[in-house]
Amino acid sequence: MNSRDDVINKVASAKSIVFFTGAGVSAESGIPVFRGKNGIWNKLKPEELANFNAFLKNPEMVWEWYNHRKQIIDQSEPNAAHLSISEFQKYFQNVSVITQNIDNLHRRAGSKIVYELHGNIERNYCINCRTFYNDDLPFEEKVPKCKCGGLIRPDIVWFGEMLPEKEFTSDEKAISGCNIFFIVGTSAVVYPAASLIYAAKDYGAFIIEINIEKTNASRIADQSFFGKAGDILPEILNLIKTKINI
Ligand code: BV8
Ligand code: ZN
Repeated sequence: MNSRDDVINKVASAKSIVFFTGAGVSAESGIPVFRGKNGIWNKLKPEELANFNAFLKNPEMVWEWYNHRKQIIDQSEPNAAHLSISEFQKYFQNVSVITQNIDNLHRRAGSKIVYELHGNIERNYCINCRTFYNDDLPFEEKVPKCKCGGLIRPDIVWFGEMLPEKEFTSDEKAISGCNIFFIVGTSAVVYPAASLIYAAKDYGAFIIEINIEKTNASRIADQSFFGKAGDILPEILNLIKTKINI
């Protein structure tokens, strides 16, 4: 069991840090998580909404769901967890974020290297010709159509779909060289994203989990901090700044 001081010393002497984040890092920005007591999947079945066949069968319903989530995301701001992760860039050479989230809050918080494993709700493309429509796509109650007549879909990875090759391979590189791998606010149940935790372990990174409860990742973490990411990350950052007398 590492003392908190050991953990702070380890992080303070790191050259390369990766933050692997899930919906929990955005919970304090008011964006609902997927699983657990107030998860959105409790009310809706992912199979019914976040998959391509559901979209073909009922594009209106799927668009309605994403527009609803876009409105929530549009009213949200990065919280103290996103801002602390971004501030780490000031004190460490290599800081990368690998996120399963589609809300763009890490970038809005100022993080420069962000790999979005499951896409980004601000991007959309035509299923026919793959023309991208991003902020020029006003909230539509009906399904937006491309100039070619094809249906436009959110640029989000649905169940049964491959993760973006570029994102998935580039983050392998970030993981292979990292000394510290933070896991922040994820239940670690969705694959292949969750497999990156095991890859980090195999590469010898020190694994620090931050979550409000135990997860699948807890048993392989070298240290788990239980509590809200918006409280714990600023605290860790302050302890590190004192250590490196900022
Ligand atoms: C693939 C859509 C294969 C976008 C998402 C059976 C059938 C089909 C597929 C499968 C199957 N069995 C397994 C699979 C694979 C499947 C999968 O893993 N399913 C799981 C559910 C069992 N994966 C896939 O389908 C992937 N594709 O495998 O393709 C393939 C191979 C070859 C060729 C073709 C295809 C695609 C996975 C991506 C799916 N898309 N979302 C959207 O609408 O958002 S997944 C969804 O879950 C989100 O993207 C989310 O990011 C992701 C992970 O969830 P978390 O982020 O962890 O969120 P969660 O709510 O679960 O947890 C939140 C955590 O935060 C909790 O631990 C909580 O305690 C904590 N927390 C809360 N508040 C705080 C906090 N922590 C700190 N502070 C707080 N304040
Ligand atoms: Zn088109």
